[in-house]
This record gives sequence, C-alpha cells and structure tokens, in this order.
Amino acid sequence: MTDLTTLETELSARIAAAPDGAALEAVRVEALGKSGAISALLKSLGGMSPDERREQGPRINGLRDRIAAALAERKAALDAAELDARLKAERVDLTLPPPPRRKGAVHPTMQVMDEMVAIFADLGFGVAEGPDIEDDFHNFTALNFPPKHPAREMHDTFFFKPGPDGDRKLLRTHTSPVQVRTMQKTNTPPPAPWIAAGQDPPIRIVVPGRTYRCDSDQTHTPMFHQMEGLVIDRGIHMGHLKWTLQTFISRFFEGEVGARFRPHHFPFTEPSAEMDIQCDRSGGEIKVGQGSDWLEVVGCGMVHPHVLRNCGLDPEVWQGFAFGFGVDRLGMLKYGMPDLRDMFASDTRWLAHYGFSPFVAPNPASGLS
Ligand code: 2NM
Repeated sequence: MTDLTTLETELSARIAAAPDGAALEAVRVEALGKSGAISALLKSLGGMSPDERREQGPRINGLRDRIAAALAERKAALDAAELDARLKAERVDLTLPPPPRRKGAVHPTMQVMDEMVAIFADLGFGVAEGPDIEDDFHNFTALNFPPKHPAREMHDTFFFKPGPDGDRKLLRTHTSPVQVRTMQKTNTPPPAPWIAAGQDPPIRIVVPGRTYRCDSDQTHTPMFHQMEGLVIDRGIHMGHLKWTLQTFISRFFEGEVGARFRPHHFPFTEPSAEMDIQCDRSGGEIKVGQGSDWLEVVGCGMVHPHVLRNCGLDPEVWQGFAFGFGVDRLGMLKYGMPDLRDMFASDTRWLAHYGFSPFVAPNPASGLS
C-alpha cells in the first residue's frame, strides 16, 4: 500500500498550498468528507482479514490523524493571516462625525420635579415618598375629611373592590398620605429593637409623586403629579409659610414674581389659603412675573390640630404648615405647553419637542440654562 504515502504527500502539498479557507475546505472534503479518499480507506478496513486489518488499521488511522492535524494547522494560519490583513486594511476615521442617533428625552414633568426638589433641597427640605395605593385612613380620615365629604365618593376617587375584611383600598387622590405616614413615624417606638425609632420633629419634607382622580377634560387628567410640602416644628406660623412659597416661586420662575394669598378652605388646614402669582394674560399666552392679572398656583395652610393629633403629634407642642402644587400645571406655565392631556399621550414628537436633555444643566434648578 505504497499509495498511502503518495496520497499523504499529495494531500500535504495541497494543504500547504491552499490559498484560502474555501480551497482548504475543498481539500478537507476530498480527503475526510463522506466520500473522501481517506474515508474510503477507513471503510475498506471492514472487508479485510483480521491480519490485514491489524497491519493496515494503524497506518490508515495514522494518515487520517496527520491530515486532520495538518488541516487544522493550515486553517489557523489562514485565519491569522486574514485577520492581519483586515487589521492592516481597515482604519477607523476618528474625524468623521457620529451618525445621527435618536435620543430619549426627559419628560417635562420629571424635569420640573427635579427643578422643584433642587430649590426645596436648597431651603432645607428632604424628599419623602409613599405608596400610590392607599387606604381610607391615610388618604382621608387622618386628614380630617368628614365622613360624607364629596371627595370620598366614587366620582372623584378610584376605589378598588373591597377586600375580605371589607376594607377598600384606593388610588391616592393627593400625596398627603405620605405626610401622614411621616408624622406617624415621629414619636412612635420602633417596631423592633433593631429598627431605628422615629424622630421628633422638626419635619421638613416635600413629597413628589403621582396622584389619581376620576376626572378628565382640558385641564384635568385621571393621573397627574403633585408636590406637597410639610414643615413641623415649635412656633411655626403663616409667616414661615408665606416666605417659603414666595421664595420658591421667584426661584422657580427665575425672577421677582408678585404673589398674594387668598383665604380658602381645606379640611386638613386651618387657616387655609391659595397663593396667586402675578401674570399677564393680555397676549395669547400667560406670562408669569409681569402684568396685573393673578393665577392660582398652590394651596396651603397651617396643619389642622385634628390632623396633628390623628398623626400622634401634640398640637400644643408642634405646629406646622403644608402646601400642595400641581407639578404638571406648573410645568405648563413655565415651559408654555397648552394642553395638559398632551403630557400623558406618549406622542414621541411631543416629547422630542418639549422634552429635556438628560444631561444636568449647570444650574440644576433650571432646564433653561
Ligand atoms: C394642599 C393644600 C393645603 C396638605 C396638608 C397636609 C397635611 F398632611 F399635613 F395635613 N399635607 N398637605 C395640604 C395643605 C395640601 O394641597 C393643595
């Protein structure tokens, strides 16, 4: 079987000379493929006598192994050469402008919340958050809503089906339940020795979050965003409230903005007020900080003694003020968006137009700088 040697010499030469992967693959198929030369030799072992097979078996198998090894070695060399050639040929031109990329944008409501939190943080407020799904006690009862108050009825509040205990959960209609939970945590012993105890006031928090009311027209959406604030300490009075809101509004609108307080009614504050800001309605749009018209922007008041007591605070010791902004409405005013419903329509063209860069502006309290 001298032709084994001939076959090996010939295959080895062709493997060494294969110029590329395709040529090498052709040699492999001819030698080791289903009907390849070496495959045929391996098959022929079956028809040999035991003596013959003992002699030819190792020779044919050895040939198969050496050719397979030569193929693998040549393939590695060709791959390496190809990579080398590509690395030499291909160059990245770092001077080319990047291809245009669709970028996401920060929703105006989130931008406005960030701006508001930055200003209140500067005034010494922390941020508190709580659940969107609440119970009747934290959303209404603790806040001194009378049992038959219209806001409790179906047309204003989204109620869930009552549970087995008859308790019906609801979507919070304001963020005030978070203020209730924050006040409840003060003065209460820890639930377990290894959990930190609540702290006595002072409390200074703002509460940004989603709120829900069964209401929908040009100026109302069933989901909207509020930022309410709460300050509790000894000797807190309306002067603190007025300074805080006036200071906030001038910083938010980036200039002196006139403000006035009108008496109002909320169940959870006494006295209660609404703050109007100076604006000009003479053109087609509303301009804040000029003119002689007024626009209501925030409800506020001194926390009702009933609310303090419902939350475990002694009104003879602790006083406080609270306020509530509609974040989406404030954003519409600052950034000139005409229809509240557009804000939650998820129209990417609207978002591209009114959205903000996710990169923090030099002045984090202003999306404009
Ligand atoms: C407002 C207006 C006035 C308010 C009151 C409280 C609490 F929990 F301290 F009683 N939280 N928020 C409040 C007061 C909210 O929104 C228009």
